[in-house]
Amino acid sequence: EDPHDGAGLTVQESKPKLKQPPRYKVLLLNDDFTPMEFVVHVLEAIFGMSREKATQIMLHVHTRGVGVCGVFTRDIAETKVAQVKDHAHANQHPLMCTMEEA
Ligand code: TYC
Repeated sequence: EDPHDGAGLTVQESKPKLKQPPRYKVLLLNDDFTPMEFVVHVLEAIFGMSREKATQIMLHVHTRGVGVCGVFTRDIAETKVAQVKDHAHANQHPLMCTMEEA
């Protein structure tokens, strides 16, 4: 479709843009110091996981180094990352959490 008219002016196309908001993976990182039980507690409290699911994700991160806690819009992902860091640091654990576009 020609975006220019005869006078060389750009014509605004009227195609509706119904883009979904970008989604972000919240990633949990392994370390050698945070107790396994604390990580399970964080996954239950902040991500609403069952004990079984939280234990599965914790063990995945423990063995593989990193794991996905969930996929969220940017604001929710940022809030989850901040909650994990605040809770970890308030308890003197080095547990780290980050996010990346899915
Ligand atoms: N590696 C830790 C330990 O052996 C447990 C752990 C699991 C820490 C997952 C962080 O994201 C993590 N105590």
